[in-house]
Amino acid sequence: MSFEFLDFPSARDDLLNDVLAGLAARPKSIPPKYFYDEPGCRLFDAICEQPEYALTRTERALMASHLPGIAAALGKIECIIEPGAGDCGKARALLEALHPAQLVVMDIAGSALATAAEPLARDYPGLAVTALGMDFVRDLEAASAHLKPGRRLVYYPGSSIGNFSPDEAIALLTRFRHLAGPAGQLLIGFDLKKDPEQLHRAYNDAAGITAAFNLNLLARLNRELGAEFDPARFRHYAFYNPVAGRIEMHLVSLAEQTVKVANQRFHFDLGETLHTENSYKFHRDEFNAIAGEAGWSRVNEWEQGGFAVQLFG
Ligand code: AVI
Repeated sequence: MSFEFLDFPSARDDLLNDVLAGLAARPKSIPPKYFYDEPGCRLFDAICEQPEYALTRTERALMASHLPGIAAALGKIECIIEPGAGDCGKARALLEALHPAQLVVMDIAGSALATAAEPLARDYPGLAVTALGMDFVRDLEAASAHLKPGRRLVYYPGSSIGNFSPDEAIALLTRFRHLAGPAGQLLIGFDLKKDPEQLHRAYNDAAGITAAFNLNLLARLNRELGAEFDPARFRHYAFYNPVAGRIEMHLVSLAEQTVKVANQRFHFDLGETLHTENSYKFHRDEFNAIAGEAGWSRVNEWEQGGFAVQLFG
């Protein structure tokens, strides 16, 4: 069995700096990567089980029904790289079909990643598994030191690319291009534009799990930075913005209030928003253009139930 886990320096200082900068900005905002502390990861898993949030189930079904065609289009791959791999569940399906020599998974939640990745090394003898506890948006290039020779596939499922602005997405996909190398490929899943009411329901589930996920960010800041947010004085507010083509998630202040974070005071007006996430939805060709800007050329695509997976080389 071959398994290695490397944890990159703690992102705690980034959290503090990003939160202070985000609270000083207008409108106030906090990057969505900070949703994923341990309770946040559990809440995100629960979101994926909600009847209104079909994205994860639909992608799983698409991958299951098209796997033979996807594997044939990919050809021989030596190394699969999955940034933001979470519980590594999505990589498993690809391992069955592609039999690579190496799997490199990265996630900001390092210890959860290590726990999820280690069994893969046991279950697939001959597979070298490398788990990198890192904020890949910050440290992606550090992964290249851990890649074995051979043809590489960057696998970025789950519509995570939708959590970046189009300019940020182009920048990130360009970095994926360099990491994959000249013969490398990119297999990427994203949510398609659809009925705004359906999108609205997906981010406003009846059980209130998405609301709890959004509000957990404030609880995290209280826990990790000694901030003094009262989550009861903020409301989860998510809606589809059809002009921008994105779901916007906000935490809206239910009162005029001042909140202390790391000895600094931040004033919120009644109704003022703290913008916590964008989740872009795409037309297939719109996404193809974004990937094209990053130096990728579309090789193939699959679509099912309002979700698309595209393969680029
Ligand atoms: C991880 N990401 C693709 C999810 C999304 O749909 O944008 C995160 C999420 N936010 C609220 N619900 C799910």
